[in-house]
Amino acid sequence: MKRRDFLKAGTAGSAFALSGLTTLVPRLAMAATVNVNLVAEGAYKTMADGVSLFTWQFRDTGGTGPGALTSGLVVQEGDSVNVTVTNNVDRSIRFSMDGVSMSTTSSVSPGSSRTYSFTAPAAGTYMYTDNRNGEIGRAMGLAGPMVVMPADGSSRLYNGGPNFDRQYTLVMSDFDDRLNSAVENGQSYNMANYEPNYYFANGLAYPDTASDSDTLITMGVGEDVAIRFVNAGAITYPMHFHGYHVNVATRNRSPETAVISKDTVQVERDECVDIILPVAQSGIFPLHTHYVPGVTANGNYPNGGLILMSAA
Ligand SMILES: [Cu+2]
Repeated sequence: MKRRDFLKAGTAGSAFALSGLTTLVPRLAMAATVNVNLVAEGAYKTMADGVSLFTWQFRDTGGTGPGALTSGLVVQEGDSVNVTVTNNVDRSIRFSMDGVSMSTTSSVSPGSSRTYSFTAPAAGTYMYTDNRNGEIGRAMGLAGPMVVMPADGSSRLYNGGPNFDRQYTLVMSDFDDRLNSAVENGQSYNMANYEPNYYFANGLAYPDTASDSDTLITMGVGEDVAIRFVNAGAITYPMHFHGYHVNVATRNRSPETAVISKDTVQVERDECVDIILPVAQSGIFPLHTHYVPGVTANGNYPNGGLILMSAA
């Protein structure tokens, strides 16, 4: 198994999530070299209401991200990571990740490539994006998650942090179709006017979220399930749980000092929030953004950032 492939559902491989296997397989601590090729490119995507939008994406030529995302990374602390970005969009971009120092902070011009190297930092959840074009890169889709697992092979959200039985990564994002058409037509767009009308978890909108193993949160009663929320959109995501209370473990890799059991977890723009969900009962419950338009597709309900959790 390539290490980058196990960002897919579950912890110990793609067979994990639905098999009922609850024992994690510890991985040996040995720093590896991880080479990744990302192509930043335009792509037309069909929305739930049939509308085709011009979007941008980072496409990982050697793998895929969770759900319908075209990129995502899972590495281990200390790994040497080399990300080569080929830029096929119409303007310069700069690959960046909060909390990670890169070998270069230079941009990539259209039509060229650049390699960004770094040593995988402390265990936790990170987001990479373009930080050259204000919020436009992210709002057009140039973003992806990076999960760093502890070097000791344990299943903890951070060193000394809470253990988990299984984990999910949920990248929340949105599109404002006026921005998409402005970029498609070479026009400018004032992000102060940004108001999205399409919403996603891992690039999927409900009901597709309920049939993908990376967004159908499958759990066992008595387990502690980690959910890594990554806000790759341009609005706030107040993630609301039915049926369960959860504990925030970290916000942007900083451990939460006063943990209060919550049924709604605010995930701000650019923020990664890791939570632990103690599975206290069986059943099927929704998990959704509490921003009401966020569970629609251009006003059609139910759609958007609506996720189902299923516990047995
Ligand atoms: Cu609700």
